Amino acid sequence: MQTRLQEMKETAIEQIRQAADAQQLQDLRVKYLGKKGELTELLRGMGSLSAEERPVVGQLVNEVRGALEAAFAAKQDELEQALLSAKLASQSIDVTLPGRPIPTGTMHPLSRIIEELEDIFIGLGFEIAEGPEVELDHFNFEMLNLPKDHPARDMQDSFYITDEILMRTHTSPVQARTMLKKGGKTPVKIICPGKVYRRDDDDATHSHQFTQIEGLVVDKGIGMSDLKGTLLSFARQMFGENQQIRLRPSFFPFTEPSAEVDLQCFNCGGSGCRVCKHTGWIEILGSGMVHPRVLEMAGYDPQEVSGFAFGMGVERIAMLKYGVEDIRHFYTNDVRFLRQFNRG
Ligand code: 2NM
Repeated sequence: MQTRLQEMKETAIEQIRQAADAQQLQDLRVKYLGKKGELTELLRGMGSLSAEERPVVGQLVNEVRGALEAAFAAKQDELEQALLSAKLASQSIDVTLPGRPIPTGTMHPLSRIIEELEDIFIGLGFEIAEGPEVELDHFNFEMLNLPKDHPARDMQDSFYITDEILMRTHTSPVQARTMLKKGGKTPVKIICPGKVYRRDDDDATHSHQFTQIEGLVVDKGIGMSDLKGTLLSFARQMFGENQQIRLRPSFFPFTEPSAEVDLQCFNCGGSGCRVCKHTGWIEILGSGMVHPRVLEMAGYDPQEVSGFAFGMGVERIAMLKYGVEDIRHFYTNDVRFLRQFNRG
């Protein structure tokens, strides 16, 4: 019996050592220590032993049970450790790996130009004024010295909603509204950025909806020199410190005199190239001294105060500055176009 116990102990311990997982270990526990296990069977056989043998064998059984339990515990520990190590290895994080870049959007080139323009004019003491895109004919035309029979008011050229309501064709009505609100007080020094609408056929340089920024200064003693100085400062901040501008006579119903402002070609420096169509100059905006009738209608006495105004197309400025060839790129939002304005 002692021999059988000894052999069982050795076999059992060997099997416990070889157990591959928790299930196998549990099966072995049942096999040896369970109610119908081998050790229990052996204990039952003790009845046939002599009185001298019984305590000796009893002690040996206890010893074997102790040894098996220790082996089970050790193996259990080992299996748990292995499981934990495997889990840690499979879930380990290499903190030295470079991060995955998160794709981010970028500011739309038009929004960027609008912000740049606003910053420049705010720096020159202007305030930003805004107004409705759906406008009364009265503010869009009448207040700007464009009476009912004026050719620029052709129904074919504007998006009319009713006889009296239309999509604004320029941001000048915001300036008319701002002057009226001021009730004759000076100074007025504002820029008006915003969307405007004209019934054009879209092509590479025309869009039925585009963005304008118009400026207006009204005060005592404002002259052409103020207009020129302001626009030269703007041109240099926008296109480069050494830029030159020139004023060319023009006509607008709301200004008198009126002038087209040209920028010396930044591509060829004025000698003539494809960009400036071999003229050396590039038209960037329209301007003029506010027409006395416009001042009058807006509540100012043209004998007391004067003003200058200007207007430019934001898309045109952006196209010049970034070399964009088709205005429609600004509206179709092809990411291959937009990504080119991604700084950094
Ligand atoms: C331009 C050109 C010249 C202009 C005039 C006014 C107002 F409200 F004072 F009459 N606002 N904008 C103006 C003048 C706009 O755009 C090419």
